[in-house]
Amino acid sequence: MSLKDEILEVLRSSADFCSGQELCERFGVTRTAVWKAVARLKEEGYQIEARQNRGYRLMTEGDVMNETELREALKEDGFLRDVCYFRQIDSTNLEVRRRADQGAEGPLLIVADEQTAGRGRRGRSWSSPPGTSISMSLLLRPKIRPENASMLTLVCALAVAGGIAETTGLKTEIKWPNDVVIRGKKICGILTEMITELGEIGCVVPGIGINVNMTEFPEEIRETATSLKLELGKDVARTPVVAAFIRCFAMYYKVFLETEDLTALKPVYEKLLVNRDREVLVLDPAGEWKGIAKGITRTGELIVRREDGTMEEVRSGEVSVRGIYGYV
Ligand code: BTX
Repeated sequence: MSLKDEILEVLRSSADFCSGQELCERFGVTRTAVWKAVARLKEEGYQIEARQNRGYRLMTEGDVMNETELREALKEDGFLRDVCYFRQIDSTNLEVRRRADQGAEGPLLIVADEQTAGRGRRGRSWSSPPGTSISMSLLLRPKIRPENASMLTLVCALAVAGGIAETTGLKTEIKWPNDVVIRGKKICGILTEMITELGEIGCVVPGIGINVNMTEFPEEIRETATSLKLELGKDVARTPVVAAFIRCFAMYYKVFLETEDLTALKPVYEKLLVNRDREVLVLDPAGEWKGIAKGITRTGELIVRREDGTMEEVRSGEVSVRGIYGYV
């Protein structure tokens, strides 16, 4: 354990101040070393009060996200084989793919405070600024048919909705197939990638971006994005959101694997489906058309009733849908 983590443990277990001298003696280090370790803890988000002649005291834990906190929050869970945290990374999906290439088995969770090349679908980018967002990706090696892997996007959306409700009480909805929204604004995006080997699944990589404590967004997404903080009116600690997401995901994933489709999850998904019974514009490369979204099939296609009354099943890989009067 590093000095920083050892000091954190001492501060956690003592109700009152711990003197700098005591910490120096206990760990056999200089005052400067203690001071530096405390400064690093503060940088990570811990709120530590320092008083002359009294020492250091851990106040509320604030919004701390690091490997120690994540491991602690996820240890009871039993679902993940490992979790890794990065302060900054190009993309957590790319990191998972690198780990998969090196033979990592999974389930593995990669979490980052900031992404410098966060990716959306079809070459779009995803904004994940430091200190305020959650960027995470899972490495899964399910024994399922490759054509069923895209349904994991819908499973993740359900788990994000569940994790957010559990930690903040906020009610979210899902814009088919992969956005979680609040009041019609995007709070989370999901990108699921798959690597196949000789026609079989090598691994599936669901990547999830959640807007947590942002109070403003880049110009291009100002109208369509929101954050948990903006909706709740106060800061939200990120680690518990990650842990609650993983708990919900493990539960839904198990249900999904039983049938390799959404038979059992369809009713829950449809309850959260923001598009349900609303007019949607189907952005089909072969020509746009309008209809009313009715629900999803058990394999995750959106069921849309055309204006002439015929029913269509829209596949997510091929088309997007948009609300007639805006983003949802
Ligand atoms: P998408 O293609 O459905 O959405 C991308 C679009 O969403 C962008 O073009 C932009 O308009 C908008 N957008 C970008 N950033 C945000 C944001 N923070 N909040 C709201 N709207 C935004 C969605 O793709 C899939 C996103 C997955 C992101 C995760 S983060 C962890 C993992 N690593 C990685 O590189 N991607 C995934």
